[in-house]
Amino acid sequence: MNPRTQELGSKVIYQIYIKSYQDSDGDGMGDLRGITSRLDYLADLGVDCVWITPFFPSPQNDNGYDVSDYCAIEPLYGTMDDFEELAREARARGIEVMLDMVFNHTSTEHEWFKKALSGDPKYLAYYKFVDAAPGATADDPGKPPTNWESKFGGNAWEYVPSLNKWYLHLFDVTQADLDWDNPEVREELANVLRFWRGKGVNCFRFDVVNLISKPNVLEDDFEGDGRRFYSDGPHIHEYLQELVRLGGIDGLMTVGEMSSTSLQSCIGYSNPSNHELSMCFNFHHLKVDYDHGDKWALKDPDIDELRELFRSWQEEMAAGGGWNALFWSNHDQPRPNSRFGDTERFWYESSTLLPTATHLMRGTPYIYQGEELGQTITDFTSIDQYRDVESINYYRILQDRGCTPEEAFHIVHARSRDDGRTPMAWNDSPNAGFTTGTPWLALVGNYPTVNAQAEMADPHSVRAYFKRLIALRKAEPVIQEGDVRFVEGLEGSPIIAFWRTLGKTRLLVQCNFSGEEVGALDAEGSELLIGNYDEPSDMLRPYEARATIWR
Ligand code: TEU
Repeated sequence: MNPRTQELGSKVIYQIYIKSYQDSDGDGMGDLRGITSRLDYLADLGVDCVWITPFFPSPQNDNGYDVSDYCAIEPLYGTMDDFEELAREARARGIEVMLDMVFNHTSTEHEWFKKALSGDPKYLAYYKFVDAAPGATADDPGKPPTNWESKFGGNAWEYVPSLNKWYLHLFDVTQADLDWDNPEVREELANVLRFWRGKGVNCFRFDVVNLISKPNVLEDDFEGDGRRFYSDGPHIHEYLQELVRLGGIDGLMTVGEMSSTSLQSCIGYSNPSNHELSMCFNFHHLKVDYDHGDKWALKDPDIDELRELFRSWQEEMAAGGGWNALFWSNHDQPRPNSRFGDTERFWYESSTLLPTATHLMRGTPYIYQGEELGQTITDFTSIDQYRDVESINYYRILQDRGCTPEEAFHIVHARSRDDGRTPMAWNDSPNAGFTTGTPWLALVGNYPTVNAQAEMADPHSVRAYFKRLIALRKAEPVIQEGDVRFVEGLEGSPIIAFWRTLGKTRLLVQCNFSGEEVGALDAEGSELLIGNYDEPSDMLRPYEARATIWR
């Protein structure tokens, strides 16, 4: 028995998007004290750890992923005392707090960047500044250093007239990429980890951490948007190992968000012998409904592709000694039940099918706030209701590309990051108990029925089902540490199925990713462990998920 596997395999992590969880002071935004007031709810659900999205000082152009001070608290979200109280109260309930470290870039409001802008050479060397051609002007800066695209649209370089230089921003123009080739930068960031370790923090998530090592030579990308040059970059393992060592976090529970990564790289990041991270998020399975890989082009999910991605990431990460973070949902993704299921006709089934698949896989499952209630995507009808910088940019870019405003809206409505950011629905009172003020982002109209209070009173609710899944992971060693093997020969069918085995115990998980009935796999001699239909059947019914066990 591998103690690390058993440890990571028995945990369930819950993600809180702080701005949308619980407001305690009526300003329409969630905050730290709001989270503290909901710890009993989280303890009742049974989660081990809460990952809280960034609550550090920030101009909030990207809702806190634009950090202007890594070692303080954004006043909108509270104070350091509030944080310490939250961490203490969480621990008293057996829950660890996971902090979100955004180390690829800082806000342009960060002291370091402001000093760079004033021409201080020490701080210019903290970022990816490149000289512009002589004679460049604000009106006519010439060609940027490369043709790379920002993830939020437009070129990834911004010209600074006072310096006659460009700086790199892979995300928003107010998120400047740090230069990790500079040892002083690496030392500063390790210091940030030491600061939070000093406050007793034991768990960390690292935002887009596989983008930190940029190539030595900056060149145009004529095949794509530039990501192939800087994703899993040349010194990535070396820099991660150093950060982990200097920051004193080896062996703690950590997760890296890996953008456009490879399986081989993720084995490297998460195999304990490398002393990097505990586990990785990758997003390949969340692109199976991107037409030709384009997030802004819609198609139905390709279940064959989804099955093959799950198979390879499950089986091959296991073979390489890596560890997966298991998830469908986060603050950057549309709600998965609306996306992979049919919430009009089969809301309960769709909302429970998806977690049955991931929670019974090998890895550590993550629940994104409201997913445990079956919250759905927005019912927004106008672009004015959106707040996300990416959504607003792409509404315009799609029209520049020839879409009508209606077509652009249709796509943004399906793909917006705000689809998953609407406030948590606590009860059926005005604004679902999220705030007494005006919510920063409108709620979804179904909250009078889809809310925590109603679901806690109903033993057959989506939330009750999630609670059972969490309890099963704690109770069944085969889920924590069993081998994983996908059922072969299912191409063309809507079924995704896999085996978990540990000693004599065998678990078969079968999931029907369609609204049609299909024949179930033979599970003769097994007993039902969990499923989202009550009556037995030889068929898998619409969006049915079923796990059966032989002991
Ligand atoms: O996300 C990184 C990321 O890859 C996504 O934002 C993706 O690029 C986006 O959905 C475009 O389709 C992380 C955070 O989770 C996100 O909220 C931040 O905006 C981003 O990093 C920058 O810090």
